[in-house]
This record gives sequence, C-alpha cells and structure tokens, in this order.
Amino acid sequence: MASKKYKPSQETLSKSRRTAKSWSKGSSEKQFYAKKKQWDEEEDAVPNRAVSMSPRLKNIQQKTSLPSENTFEGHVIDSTGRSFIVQRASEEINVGALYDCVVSRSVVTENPASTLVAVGDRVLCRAEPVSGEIDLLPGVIIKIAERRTKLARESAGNDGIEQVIVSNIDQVIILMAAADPFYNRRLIDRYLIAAELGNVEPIICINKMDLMDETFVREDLAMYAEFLGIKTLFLSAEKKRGLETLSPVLQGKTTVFSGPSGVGKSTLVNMLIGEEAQITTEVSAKTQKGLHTTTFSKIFPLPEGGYILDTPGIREFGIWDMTKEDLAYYFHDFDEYRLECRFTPCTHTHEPGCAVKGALEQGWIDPERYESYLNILETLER
Ligand SMILES: Nc1nc2c(ncn2[C@@H]2O[C@H](COP(=O)(O)OP(=O)(O)OP(=O)(O)O)[C@@H](O)[C@H]2O)c(=O)[nH]1
Ligand SMILES: [Mg+2]
Ligand SMILES: [Zn+2]
Repeated sequence: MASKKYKPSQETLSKSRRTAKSWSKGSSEKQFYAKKKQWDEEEDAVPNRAVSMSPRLKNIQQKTSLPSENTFEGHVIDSTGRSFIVQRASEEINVGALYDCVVSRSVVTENPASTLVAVGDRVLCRAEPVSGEIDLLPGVIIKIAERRTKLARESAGNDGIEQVIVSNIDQVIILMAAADPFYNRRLIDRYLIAAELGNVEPIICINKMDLMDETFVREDLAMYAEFLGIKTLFLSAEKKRGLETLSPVLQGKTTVFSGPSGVGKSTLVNMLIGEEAQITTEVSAKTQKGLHTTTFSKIFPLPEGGYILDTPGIREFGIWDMTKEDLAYYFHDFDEYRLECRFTPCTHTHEPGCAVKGALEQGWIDPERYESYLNILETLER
C-alpha cells in the first residue's frame, strides 16, 4: 500500500533528473568578462555620459586622468543597507581589495524591473580618490551585469518588481528545521518553483534533527527525493551530525542558504567557514520565529573551494511573474497526468475529466503538494 502511494514512474524520475541537471549547468564568468569588454568600449565611446549626470563623479574626473583607469569590475559580496561591499576582481592593481560602493545616480543595469543591486551581482565600478586613513576604499557602482541566475521572490510592495535575494549562484540550500521552528512544506514548494525560475538547483536540507523523531521527518519528506529527484539532506549542526553529507555538495559551487529565521543558517555557515564570523541567536520562545540576527546577505569563500551565502530569514515567498496557466508546469509530480486532462487549459481544480485530480484521488499525487498548488494558484492574478 505504502509503495503504491506517490510511486513515481521511471519517466517522471528521469524527467526530473534531467531538469535538475540542466539547472546546474550554468555558464562561467566568461560571459561577464565579455560584457566588461563591451562596457569598456561603450565607455570609450561616451566617456562623459555618467560623469555629466553625477556631480559626485565630476569631482573624480577633475582629480584623476582617464576615467577608464579608475574603473574596475567586481563582485558584490555584502551590503550595509546604504552601500555595497564590492570585491575587486580585475586589473593588476588591488585585486581582491574591498570597496565600499554607493550606486551612481546614472547607473546602468541589464536587469530591468528588478532589484537594482543584489549581493552576488557582477558590477562595474569607479574608484573614488582616497583621503586619509580608511578601512574600505570608496567607490561608485556604475553598471550591473545581467544576472546568470537568481533567487527572487515577489517584492513585498507588490509594485511589479521582483525582489532578488541573491544572484549568480549555482544552488540554493532550502534550509528548514525539524523543529523549533517546524519545517514548512508549503514554503519548500514555493522555493522549488523560485529555484527553477531562477535557474538554480534546489537542495532541501533539514537541520535540528536532534529535536525530532528522525524516522518521521525522513518519511514525511521522502517524496521530494524519490518522486522529484531533489537532493534532500538531514543534519544537526548542534550535534555535528550529517555535516559530512553537506560539504561535498558545496565544493566548488556558489550556494545560498535560505529559509525561515532561526533554522540555523548562520550556525551552519559559521561551521563551514571554520570561524565564529557571525552572531547567531536564540529562537524567540514567544514567536517561535527566531530573532532576525542576519540582516543582510553575505558571501563567504569556502576553505575547500566555492562560496556560501548567508541570508536573512524569510517569512513569505511570493511567486513572481507566473500565470495561473503556467503554474502546473512547475509541479513536476503532475507531469504525467497533466496531458490527459479532458480540457486544455485545465486549472486542475473544478474541471470534469481532470487527470490530475483523478491521480490525486487515486493516491498517486501527494495531497500536500496538491494543496501547495491550490495555495499558490490563489495568489496568482492572471
Ligand atoms: N537544537 C538545535 N539547535 C540549533 C541547531 N542549529 C542551530 N541551532 C540553534 O538555533 C538558533 C538559531 O540559529 P541561527 O543560526 O541564528 O539561525 P538563522 O537561520 O541564521 O536565523 P536568522 O539569521 O534569523 O535567519 C541558535 O540558537 C542555534 O544555536 C541544531 O542542529 N539543533
Ligand atoms: Mg542568520
Ligand atoms: Zn486537470
């Protein structure tokens, strides 16, 4: 009986594996450098465009020789809320140096209708002249390159702009806790869609396994690995259990840790980078939501290669830029039934002869996944 429930066909399995594979493909930094070349040429063609629009840049222009000499490409690795920390990636001088950058008023972006600057972005900056003793070199972001991948959700303001949590990552660790706070399957399902939309490979990771019956949690979430082919890990940062399954997954990749507050994102990131670089906090007993320790996303290099990103806890995850009709395509456990519905398009809710509902009634589709589908469908406007 149990084996009949949610048993994936070979076809579904290979389909979801194929999708996972294509997610992890990703292109290299080459693209960025090609872009940079193009930017440099544009800069040469209209050398004073940015300068003429920004009084701040005018000052630099006066104090230095050629504008192209103070431009450099970099990687946004941190944010202070008012400015961004950019690590210099290019040129012979100051490689790896950190710049505290504001955004130019005449900034050019290749990501329309989106967050202007996100941690992970590849940017072109202009160095500002240094005066006196400073910790970080001053700079101005003048261009933002097209994002290779992203983790984005609907902006809280619902203003038709997506909110990019982080960009240019290979994979997302959807981090939840076995308890305190109890994992949220609705939220996992939303993350899976966002990952596919952002071209990022999802990995489900359940921390705090020391607090719950292990068999229950593993069985409750078994369908994600078995049915959808998604890597699923179970750990306890506190008891240092299961960490050996996490490290190989991260090696050589850029991975963001995302999930609700208090699930242990910062705890794990600290363990992985081998230092108490960040403050973690007790989960607030009152709200069960955890105190928001981490306020901004931040990138850390891993000792064995690759990068990890710590992010602030999230409460909600609105699906961005999706039509009601398209939603079912992102529920891959519906794939093999979708095409057999009597009507096209079918919303798989009230239509007679709906094969998805049929499969649900037969116990071939996980009722919780179907509930997630309805849940998201309701939030979509068109
Ligand atoms: N029991 C138990 N507690 C854990 C485990 N991992 C982390 N914690 C505790 O959970 C609390 C929250 O951990 P954080 O790492 O701050 O959580 P976070 O996900 O970074 O939270 P935000 O920054 O608010 O998003 C801390 O008190 C940790 O000590 C674990 O495996 N088991
Ligand atoms: Mg944190
Ligand atoms: Zn249907």
